[in-house]
Amino acid sequence: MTTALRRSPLVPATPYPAEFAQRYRDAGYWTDETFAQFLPARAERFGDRIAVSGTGEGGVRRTLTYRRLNERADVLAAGLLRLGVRPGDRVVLQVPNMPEYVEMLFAVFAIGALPVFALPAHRRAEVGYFCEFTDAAAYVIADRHGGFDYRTLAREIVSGSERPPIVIVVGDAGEDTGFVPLSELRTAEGTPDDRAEPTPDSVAFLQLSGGTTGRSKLIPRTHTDYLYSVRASAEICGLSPDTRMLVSLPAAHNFPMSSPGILGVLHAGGRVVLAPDPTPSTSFELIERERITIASLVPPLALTWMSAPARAKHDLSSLEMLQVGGAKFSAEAARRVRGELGCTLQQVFGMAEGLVNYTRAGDPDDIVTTTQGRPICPDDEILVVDESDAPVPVGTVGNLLTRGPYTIRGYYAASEHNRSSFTADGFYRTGDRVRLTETGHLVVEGRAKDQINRGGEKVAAEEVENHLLAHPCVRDVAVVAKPDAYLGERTFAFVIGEGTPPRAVELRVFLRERGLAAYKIPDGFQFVDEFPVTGVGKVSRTELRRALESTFTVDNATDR
Ligand code: AMP
Ligand code: DBH
Repeated sequence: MTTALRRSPLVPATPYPAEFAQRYRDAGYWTDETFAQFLPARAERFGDRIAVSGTGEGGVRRTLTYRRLNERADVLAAGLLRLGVRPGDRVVLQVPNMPEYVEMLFAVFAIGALPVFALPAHRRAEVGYFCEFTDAAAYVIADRHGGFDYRTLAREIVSGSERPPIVIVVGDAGEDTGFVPLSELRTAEGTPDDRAEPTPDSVAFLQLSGGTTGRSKLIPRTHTDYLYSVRASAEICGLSPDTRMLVSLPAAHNFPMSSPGILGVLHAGGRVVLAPDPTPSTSFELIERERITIASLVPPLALTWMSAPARAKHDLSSLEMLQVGGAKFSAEAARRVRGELGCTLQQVFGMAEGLVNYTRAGDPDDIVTTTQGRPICPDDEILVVDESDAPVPVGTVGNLLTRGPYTIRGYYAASEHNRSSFTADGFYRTGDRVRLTETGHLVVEGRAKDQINRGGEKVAAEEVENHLLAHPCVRDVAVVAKPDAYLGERTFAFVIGEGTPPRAVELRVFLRERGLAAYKIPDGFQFVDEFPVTGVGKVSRTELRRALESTFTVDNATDR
């Protein structure tokens, strides 16, 4: 039988200073609840209500009550223990929007192990790194999804690793792969019950950041800090047992997971409806059939929904609220939501590191359409500062720093990076350029970090640059954002060639073969002899971005 190797202990997270922890506890933000207790407690309370529905294993539509979901997660938990996965071990979850994702999530929580959230779009470069860096005991995939066979990816991960994780497959594990089908975990019998009850202050999981450096940083969130943000978000968004949420974004992303997301809905006793894809046809059909009340989207998808002709063919009258976040939603688009979809808009500006801002139900229309909301908690400390960290006056654009009861104090196992991402007194440098309004709302005006926000999908310039630099015909490269009407931004690479310059198509193939997720592959390339430099001799990304604003350059350069 397959058995997991013994794994290294978790690297301790940067703790919240004792006086802050005490304050957050005294204020009632932090409680003793953990994710191991979360689902059993909801099953007790909401028993026969429907918790989750969606298309599951084998393409079967599955609807699970709270009781059933809890039972199924519990059986899987026993199965994980039997495989040798231990409390404190890391389990990389790369499962698309299907009920088994939720079951597996709570199974991992139930034994006190830690999910590491990968997106379905991630490939060998990302998943290999998550498995190695966290010394993962198990890696959970679906057999196929969206035309991609994840077993091929898992084979690459396993063969490229000295300490490979056990691969668990939702669906068909394939012949002679050594992978474990999920169904095998369900045939639990006589498992010694050595689950460990995690403490509320311990790390519950590792979430992904969009990243600004070569490799995306992992975010250690504790039970108590994350559950606070989930409860508070559910309350701000008015969730109740009558809520029916459509989850169209990848379920493992922080927004659909917790703002208020899947966890917020389950907290409140509502129903989570998992959409296999975010297209208007799939979404509208589900909204009509399941009488959906709330949905969350990134801006490009909101634009697609608003202009989809299919809108007229479906009854969308149950939809009360559309949440839009992950990237800046233009005021123009925001104003169209009610007219086109017949529901209220809520803007959400959040980050997996912590801080989440929402516009509220009672906010006047102009606040809802022109701001990205205000923080969840009165104890979210917000600073808008200049380049020397001195506060700027209200209304002036500056860098956003934040500290609070659900914002991390450090990335996972990244002490050097933490010195630049956090101030000495523990504020997280978000890398966002914002303006605070007189009403206390935040308006996102830009970004200081070297990242491209491609319609909500974050791409770290340095990560893509490092991959391109590995090509023998690339001497130097600079990856920048190019404004785009639909995605907000696209990724553009300026390349200085070495010898015979490669063609754009070759570089794309090269990146794909290195196992980089497709959304990180540049949309356009331009070959240049040199880069513009700043006064101190650094590559001027500002100049490069400016060059892209000229249509002439772009038309010449883009070859898709
Ligand atoms: P991450 O740190 O990868 O979780 O990504 C969070 C980042 O996404 C934020 O720091 C912002 O740069 C961006 N973001 C999220 N929501 C919004 C929004 N509503 N408007 C503008 N930017 C956003
Ligand atoms: O973009 C994000 O990371 C994000 C957006 C909205 C997020 O993490 C969140 C809400 O919680």
